[in-house]
Amino acid sequence: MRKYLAPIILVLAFTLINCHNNPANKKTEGTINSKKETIPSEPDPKLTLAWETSSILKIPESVLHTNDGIFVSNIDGSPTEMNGQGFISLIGHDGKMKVLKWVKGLNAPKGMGIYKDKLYVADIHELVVIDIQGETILDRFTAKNSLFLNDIAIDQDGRVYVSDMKKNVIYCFADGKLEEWLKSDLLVSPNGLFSDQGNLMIGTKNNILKVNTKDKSVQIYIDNTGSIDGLEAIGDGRYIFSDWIGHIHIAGPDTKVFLLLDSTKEKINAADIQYIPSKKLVLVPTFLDNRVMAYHLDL
Ligand SMILES: [Ca+2]
Ligand SMILES: [Ca+2]
Repeated sequence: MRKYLAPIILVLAFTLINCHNNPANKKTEGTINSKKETIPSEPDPKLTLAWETSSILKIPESVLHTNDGIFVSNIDGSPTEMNGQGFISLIGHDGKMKVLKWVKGLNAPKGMGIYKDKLYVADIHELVVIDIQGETILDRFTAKNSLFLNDIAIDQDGRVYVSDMKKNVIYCFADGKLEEWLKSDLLVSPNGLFSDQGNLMIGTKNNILKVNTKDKSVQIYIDNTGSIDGLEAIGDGRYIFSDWIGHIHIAGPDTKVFLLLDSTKEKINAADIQYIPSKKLVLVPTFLDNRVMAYHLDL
Protein backbone atom coordinates (compact mmCIF):
# COMPACT_ATOMS: atom_id res chain seq x y z
CA MET A 1 0.00 0.00 0.00
CA ARG A 2 2.79 2.35 0.97
CA LYS A 3 4.30 2.24 -2.52
CA TYR A 4 1.01 3.67 -3.98
CA LEU A 5 0.84 6.46 -1.37
CA ALA A 6 3.36 8.83 -2.96
CA PRO A 7 1.70 8.88 -6.44
CA ILE A 8 -1.72 9.37 -4.84
CA ILE A 9 -0.45 12.38 -2.85
CA LEU A 10 1.10 13.78 -6.01
CA VAL A 11 -2.14 13.37 -7.94
CA LEU A 12 -4.11 15.00 -5.10
CA ALA A 13 -1.67 17.90 -4.90
CA PHE A 14 -1.82 18.41 -8.66
CA THR A 15 -5.61 18.34 -8.61
CA LEU A 16 -5.70 20.94 -5.81
CA ILE A 17 -3.29 23.26 -7.65
CA ASN A 18 -5.20 22.80 -10.89
CA CYS A 19 -8.50 23.46 -9.15
CA HIS A 20 -7.12 26.64 -7.64
CA ASN A 21 -5.95 27.92 -11.02
CA ASN A 22 -9.03 26.78 -12.89
CA PRO A 23 -10.69 29.78 -14.55
CA ALA A 24 -14.00 27.99 -14.00
CA ASN A 25 -13.54 28.53 -10.29
CA LYS A 26 -15.37 31.85 -10.46
CA LYS A 27 -15.30 32.68 -6.78
CA THR A 28 -11.49 32.66 -6.59
CA GLU A 29 -11.14 34.45 -9.91
CA GLY A 30 -13.67 37.11 -9.00
CA THR A 31 -11.90 37.87 -5.72
CA ILE A 32 -8.53 38.34 -7.45
CA ASN A 33 -10.05 40.63 -10.08
CA SER A 34 -11.87 42.86 -7.66
CA LYS A 35 -8.65 43.32 -5.69
CA LYS A 36 -6.78 44.25 -8.87
CA GLU A 37 -9.39 46.81 -9.83
CA THR A 38 -8.77 48.84 -6.67
CA ILE A 39 -5.08 49.30 -7.63
CA PRO A 40 -4.56 52.13 -10.19
CA SER A 41 -2.85 50.91 -13.35
CA GLU A 42 -0.39 53.84 -13.35
CA PRO A 43 0.71 55.78 -10.29
CA ASP A 44 0.39 59.58 -10.37
CA PRO A 45 3.56 61.51 -11.22
CA LYS A 46 5.18 63.11 -8.20
CA LEU A 47 8.01 65.42 -7.13
CA THR A 48 10.44 64.59 -4.32
CA LEU A 49 12.96 67.14 -3.01
CA ALA A 50 16.54 66.23 -4.02
CA TRP A 51 18.50 69.29 -2.83
CA GLU A 52 18.23 73.00 -2.22
CA THR A 53 20.66 75.92 -2.18
CA SER A 54 21.09 78.26 0.77
CA SER A 55 19.10 81.53 0.70
CA ILE A 56 22.09 83.50 -0.59
CA LEU A 57 20.51 84.16 -4.01
CA LYS A 58 18.82 87.52 -4.75
CA ILE A 59 15.39 87.07 -6.35
CA PRO A 60 16.33 84.15 -8.63
CA GLU A 61 14.01 84.05 -11.67
CA SER A 62 15.46 81.42 -13.99
CA VAL A 63 17.89 78.47 -14.11
CA LEU A 64 19.93 76.88 -16.88
CA HIS A 65 21.65 73.50 -16.47
CA THR A 66 25.00 72.89 -18.24
CA ASN A 67 27.75 70.26 -17.92
CA ASP A 68 29.79 72.67 -15.78
CA GLY A 69 27.05 73.70 -13.38
CA ILE A 70 23.77 75.59 -13.26
CA PHE A 71 23.38 79.27 -14.17
CA VAL A 72 20.89 81.25 -12.07
CA SER A 73 19.60 84.71 -13.05
CA ASN A 74 19.24 87.04 -10.04
CA ILE A 75 16.97 90.10 -10.37
CA ASP A 76 18.14 91.71 -7.09
CA GLY A 77 15.47 94.41 -6.89
CA SER A 78 12.12 94.77 -8.61
CA PRO A 79 11.57 92.89 -11.93
CA THR A 80 11.42 96.18 -13.91
CA GLU A 81 14.09 98.17 -12.05
CA MET A 82 17.05 99.40 -14.14
CA ASN A 83 19.37 99.31 -11.13
CA GLY A 84 22.46 97.62 -12.54
CA GLN A 85 22.38 95.19 -9.59
CA GLY A 86 21.25 92.08 -11.47
CA PHE A 87 23.70 89.22 -11.87
CA ILE A 88 24.16 85.60 -12.92
CA SER A 89 25.28 82.95 -10.40
CA LEU A 90 26.92 79.62 -11.08
CA ILE A 91 26.00 76.77 -8.73
CA GLY A 92 27.12 73.13 -8.69
CA HIS A 93 24.97 70.15 -9.66
CA ASP A 94 24.51 69.50 -5.93
CA GLY A 95 23.20 73.03 -5.26
CA LYS A 96 26.44 74.26 -3.64
CA MET A 97 27.42 77.81 -4.62
CA LYS A 98 30.36 78.06 -7.05
CA VAL A 99 30.38 81.77 -7.92
CA LEU A 100 27.61 84.03 -6.58
CA LYS A 101 28.30 86.96 -8.92
CA TRP A 102 29.63 85.06 -11.94
CA VAL A 103 28.67 87.93 -14.28
CA LYS A 104 27.51 91.30 -12.87
CA GLY A 105 26.19 94.54 -14.37
CA LEU A 106 22.73 93.41 -15.44
CA ASN A 107 19.43 95.06 -14.46
CA ALA A 108 16.73 92.44 -13.80
CA PRO A 109 17.84 89.31 -15.70
CA LYS A 110 15.22 86.60 -16.30
CA GLY A 111 15.08 83.84 -18.97
CA MET A 112 18.32 82.39 -20.35
CA GLY A 113 19.46 80.23 -23.26
CA ILE A 114 22.75 78.91 -24.63
CA TYR A 115 23.95 78.67 -28.22
CA LYS A 116 27.57 78.05 -29.26
CA ASP A 117 29.31 79.00 -25.99
CA LYS A 118 27.21 82.12 -25.60
CA LEU A 119 24.67 82.73 -22.87
CA TYR A 120 21.67 84.84 -23.91
CA VAL A 121 19.75 86.65 -21.17
CA ALA A 122 16.45 88.59 -21.31
CA ASP A 123 16.91 91.77 -19.28
CA ILE A 124 13.82 94.09 -19.28
CA HIS A 125 14.41 95.81 -22.68
CA GLU A 126 17.62 94.10 -23.71
CA LEU A 127 18.92 90.80 -24.95
CA VAL A 128 22.31 90.45 -23.25
CA VAL A 129 24.94 88.17 -24.82
CA ILE A 130 27.56 86.71 -22.46
CA ASP A 131 30.77 84.93 -23.45
CA ILE A 132 30.70 81.84 -21.20
CA GLN A 133 34.44 81.07 -21.36
CA GLY A 134 35.46 84.72 -20.90
CA GLU A 135 32.76 85.33 -18.22
CA THR A 136 32.05 88.77 -19.72
CA ILE A 137 29.20 90.63 -21.39
CA LEU A 138 29.86 90.69 -25.15
CA ASP A 139 26.86 92.62 -26.42
CA ARG A 140 23.48 94.08 -25.57
CA PHE A 141 20.68 94.31 -28.13
CA THR A 142 17.70 96.57 -27.38
CA ALA A 143 14.25 95.28 -28.31
CA LYS A 144 12.58 98.33 -29.83
CA ASN A 145 9.37 99.44 -28.03
CA SER A 146 9.64 96.50 -25.66
CA LEU A 147 7.91 96.69 -22.28
CA PHE A 148 8.94 93.60 -20.28
CA LEU A 149 11.14 90.94 -21.82
CA ASN A 150 10.79 87.71 -19.88
CA ASP A 151 11.81 84.32 -21.26
CA ILE A 152 14.13 82.95 -23.97
CA ALA A 153 14.14 79.88 -26.19
CA ILE A 154 16.72 79.09 -28.87
CA ASP A 155 16.08 76.77 -31.81
CA GLN A 156 18.53 74.40 -33.56
CA ASP A 157 19.56 77.14 -36.01
CA GLY A 158 20.48 79.58 -33.22
CA ARG A 159 17.43 81.81 -33.59
CA VAL A 160 16.75 83.37 -30.18
CA TYR A 161 13.07 83.91 -29.31
CA VAL A 162 12.22 86.37 -26.52
CA SER A 163 8.77 86.86 -24.98
CA ASP A 164 7.47 90.30 -24.02
CA MET A 165 4.86 89.65 -21.35
CA LYS A 166 3.42 93.19 -21.29
CA LYS A 167 3.56 94.03 -24.99
CA ASN A 168 2.12 90.60 -25.89
CA VAL A 169 4.60 89.90 -28.67
CA ILE A 170 7.54 87.58 -29.34
CA TYR A 171 10.83 89.04 -30.54
CA CYS A 172 13.39 87.06 -32.49
CA PHE A 173 17.15 87.59 -32.65
CA ALA A 174 18.68 86.34 -35.91
CA ASP A 175 21.54 87.51 -38.16
CA GLY A 176 22.57 90.10 -35.56
CA LYS A 177 19.14 91.75 -35.43
CA LEU A 178 16.50 91.70 -32.67
CA GLU A 179 13.06 92.29 -34.17
CA GLU A 180 9.40 91.82 -33.40
CA TRP A 181 8.54 88.39 -34.80
CA LEU A 182 5.06 87.33 -33.69
CA LYS A 183 1.83 89.14 -32.87
CA SER A 184 -1.41 87.28 -32.24
CA ASP A 185 -4.66 87.73 -30.34
CA LEU A 186 -3.77 84.45 -28.62
CA LEU A 187 -0.63 86.01 -27.13
CA VAL A 188 -1.96 87.03 -23.71
CA SER A 189 0.83 87.67 -21.19
CA PRO A 190 3.32 85.36 -22.94
CA ASN A 191 6.04 84.27 -20.53
CA GLY A 192 7.64 80.77 -20.60
CA LEU A 193 9.09 79.67 -23.94
CA PHE A 194 10.30 76.26 -25.10
CA SER A 195 11.75 75.34 -28.49
CA ASP A 196 10.42 71.92 -29.51
CA GLN A 197 11.43 70.45 -32.91
CA GLY A 198 10.53 73.32 -35.20
CA ASN A 199 7.79 74.62 -32.95
CA LEU A 200 7.92 77.40 -30.43
CA MET A 201 5.84 76.54 -27.38
CA ILE A 202 4.56 79.55 -25.42
CA GLY A 203 3.12 79.62 -21.91
CA THR A 204 0.50 82.38 -21.61
CA LYS A 205 -2.14 83.49 -19.11
CA ASN A 206 -4.20 80.33 -19.42
CA ASN A 207 -2.82 78.00 -22.10
CA ILE A 208 0.16 76.61 -23.94
CA LEU A 209 0.44 77.76 -27.54
CA LYS A 210 2.20 75.88 -30.30
CA VAL A 211 3.71 78.07 -33.03
CA ASN A 212 5.09 76.66 -36.25
CA THR A 213 8.26 78.75 -36.64
CA LYS A 214 8.23 78.34 -40.45
CA ASP A 215 4.75 79.71 -41.23
CA LYS A 216 4.04 81.31 -37.81
CA SER A 217 0.70 79.52 -37.49
CA VAL A 218 -0.53 79.54 -33.89
CA GLN A 219 -2.72 76.95 -32.20
CA ILE A 220 -3.72 76.18 -28.63
CA TYR A 221 -1.84 73.02 -27.58
CA ILE A 222 -3.09 72.69 -23.98
CA ASP A 223 -5.91 74.84 -22.61
CA ASN A 224 -6.91 75.90 -19.07
CA THR A 225 -3.42 75.66 -17.63
CA GLY A 226 -3.61 78.71 -15.39
CA SER A 227 -0.93 81.36 -15.86
CA ILE A 228 2.48 80.01 -16.84
CA ASP A 229 5.97 81.15 -15.91
CA GLY A 230 8.41 78.28 -16.63
CA LEU A 231 7.47 75.85 -19.43
CA GLU A 232 9.40 72.63 -20.11
CA ALA A 233 8.78 69.57 -22.30
CA ILE A 234 8.84 66.15 -20.67
CA GLY A 235 9.62 64.49 -24.00
CA ASP A 236 6.45 62.43 -24.47
CA GLY A 237 4.10 65.24 -25.49
CA ARG A 238 3.50 66.34 -21.92
CA TYR A 239 4.69 69.65 -20.42
CA ILE A 240 5.61 70.65 -16.89
CA PHE A 241 4.95 74.27 -15.95
CA SER A 242 5.08 76.65 -13.00
CA ASP A 243 2.82 79.61 -12.20
CA TRP A 244 5.33 81.77 -10.26
CA ILE A 245 3.08 81.84 -7.14
CA GLY A 246 4.20 78.34 -6.08
CA HIS A 247 2.36 75.70 -8.11
CA ILE A 248 3.86 73.22 -10.58
CA HIS A 249 1.57 71.25 -12.91
CA ILE A 250 2.00 68.59 -15.57
CA ALA A 251 -0.31 68.11 -18.58
CA GLY A 252 -0.49 66.77 -22.11
CA PRO A 253 -2.93 67.55 -24.92
CA ASP A 254 -5.03 64.53 -23.95
CA THR A 255 -4.49 64.47 -20.19
CA LYS A 256 -5.90 66.51 -17.34
CA VAL A 257 -3.85 69.29 -15.75
CA PHE A 258 -2.30 67.54 -12.74
CA LEU A 259 -0.93 69.37 -9.69
CA LEU A 260 2.60 68.23 -8.78
CA LEU A 261 3.59 70.84 -6.20
CA ASP A 262 1.94 73.53 -4.09
CA SER A 263 4.35 75.55 -1.98
CA THR A 264 2.10 78.61 -1.71
CA LYS A 265 1.36 78.06 2.00
CA GLU A 266 5.11 78.13 2.70
CA LYS A 267 5.31 81.26 0.51
CA ILE A 268 7.86 79.58 -1.74
CA ASN A 269 7.50 80.79 -5.33
CA ALA A 270 8.06 78.65 -8.42
CA ALA A 271 9.44 80.98 -11.14
CA ASP A 272 11.06 79.87 -14.44
CA ILE A 273 11.69 76.14 -13.85
CA GLN A 274 13.89 73.80 -15.89
CA TYR A 275 13.43 70.05 -16.44
CA ILE A 276 16.53 67.91 -17.08
CA PRO A 277 15.28 64.71 -18.77
CA SER A 278 18.55 62.73 -18.30
CA LYS A 279 18.35 63.24 -14.52
CA LYS A 280 14.56 63.45 -14.23
CA LEU A 281 15.22 66.57 -12.19
CA VAL A 282 13.14 69.75 -11.96
CA LEU A 283 15.04 72.90 -10.94
CA VAL A 284 12.89 75.56 -9.27
CA PRO A 285 14.09 79.14 -8.69
CA THR A 286 12.06 80.29 -5.69
CA PHE A 287 12.12 84.05 -6.44
CA LEU A 288 11.23 85.94 -3.20
CA ASP A 289 12.39 82.88 -1.20
CA ASN A 290 15.92 83.33 -2.68
CA ARG A 291 16.79 79.68 -3.32
CA VAL A 292 16.92 77.06 -6.05
CA MET A 293 15.21 73.81 -5.10
CA ALA A 294 15.66 70.60 -7.12
CA TYR A 295 13.04 67.84 -7.25
CA HIS A 296 13.14 64.33 -8.69
CA LEU A 297 10.20 63.75 -11.03
CA ASP A 298 8.64 60.28 -10.92
CA LEU A 299 6.58 59.90 -14.06
CA1 LIG B 1 9.69 83.96 -16.63
CA1 LIG C 1 12.40 79.34 -19.37
